[in-house]
Amino acid sequence: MTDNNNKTVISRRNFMRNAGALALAASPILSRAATETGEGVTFAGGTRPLVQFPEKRKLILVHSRPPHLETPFSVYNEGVITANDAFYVRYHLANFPTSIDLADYRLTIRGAVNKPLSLSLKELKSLAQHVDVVAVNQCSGNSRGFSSPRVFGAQLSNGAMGNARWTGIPLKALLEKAGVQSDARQLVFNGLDKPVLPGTPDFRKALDIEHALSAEPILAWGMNGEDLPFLNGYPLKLIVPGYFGTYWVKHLSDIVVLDHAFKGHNAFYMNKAYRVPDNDCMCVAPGTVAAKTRPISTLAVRSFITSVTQGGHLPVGRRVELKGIAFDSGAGLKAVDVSVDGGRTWRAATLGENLGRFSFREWKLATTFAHKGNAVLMVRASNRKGEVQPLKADWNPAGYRRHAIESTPVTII
Ligand SMILES: Nc1nc2c(c(=O)[nH]1)N[C@H]1C(S)=C(S)[C@@H](COP(=O)(O)O)O[C@H]1N2
Ligand SMILES: [Mo]
Repeated sequence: MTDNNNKTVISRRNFMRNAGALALAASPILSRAATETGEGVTFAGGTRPLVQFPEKRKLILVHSRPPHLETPFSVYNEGVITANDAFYVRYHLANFPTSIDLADYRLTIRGAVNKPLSLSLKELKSLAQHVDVVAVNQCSGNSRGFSSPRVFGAQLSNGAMGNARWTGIPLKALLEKAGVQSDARQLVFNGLDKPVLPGTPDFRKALDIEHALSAEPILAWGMNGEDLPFLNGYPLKLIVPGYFGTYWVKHLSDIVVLDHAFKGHNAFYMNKAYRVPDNDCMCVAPGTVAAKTRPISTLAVRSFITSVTQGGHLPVGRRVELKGIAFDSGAGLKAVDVSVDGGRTWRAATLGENLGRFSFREWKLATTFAHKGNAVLMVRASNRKGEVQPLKADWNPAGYRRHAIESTPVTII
């Protein structure tokens, strides 16, 4: 649990002064000084620099205004929980907050409710029993940079995902307090970031009332036992376990209950962006567009090798333990299979501790390479819903939801 004491409040006020550091990080001066990283060399996006933002270790720069930072892939080999200072950052709007004073901060809920509320963080914390969930936050465009043919949008490698223990209260508890009216259909979530120009739509996301009233979505202030890092949505973030990160609204400040489906100019991120082809594979023939789309929703089953990188060297004739992570939307992982011969034969990996159905899960497999030379390692996860990673990536125009089997070429020496 993370109670806000004065120390925290003061340090958050200072974030404004530290915003100088933020601006600096965004300036070309720092960009020039930025270290080159090998991360992503093998994909179309090319090399990207590492940059330093407040409360973060050096992360991979995608854009600086607003901050868009990827987690270096080696972090995922440190454990299944992604450290707060290594967690990726994504914003859409240039006018994002650089300082939030808890004395002024309120979460409001209004619209089709019996009792509109305006709550301080302290009041929100006292509304209900605190709950914890370990869940993966993955950007819809994670790994988009590997799409072939290439697609528009930030050329992301695999670092736009992370797994943390989130602490808060169920969204449902707030809805019960406010008394949702019987004609409620959708809830709209808005954070403190704003567009710079009036013509630019705001970043707002909607959930259906049934989903909002389920036990899963959480209003979270805690991340891995600490307050949320500022850039990950301090002081409050909507957690939607099993759903892509786009629904996890940061700096959450306003919830509106609608008696109709969310529409209009500010519904852009529901009705125009973050949509997938409306078919089973959520895919189309490369280069074409879908006749019909729907909002992106749940995570696809995915797995990665983390202990070995592309082009890595492994010893011949000695036991090597391969290690990685796997996850799905919460249906539950069934198996993680590993191939060390480019997909000809597969062996079941051993799964590590289960931190809950929405979490990364560690897998391990020991193997001994008999011959020197090139080898291709592959990992494939399946879940209890019968979903399995495809060998060949499905294509869609935005490069969303990539989840093909990963291949890692290595040399045995
Ligand atoms: N307020 C706000 N919340 C937001 C966004 C945003 O632009 N503004 N981007 C969303 C998207 S698309 C992603 S992938 C996640 C990223 O969460 P993170 O920055 O905490 O890693 O935040 C989501 N929440
Ligand atoms: Mo995203």
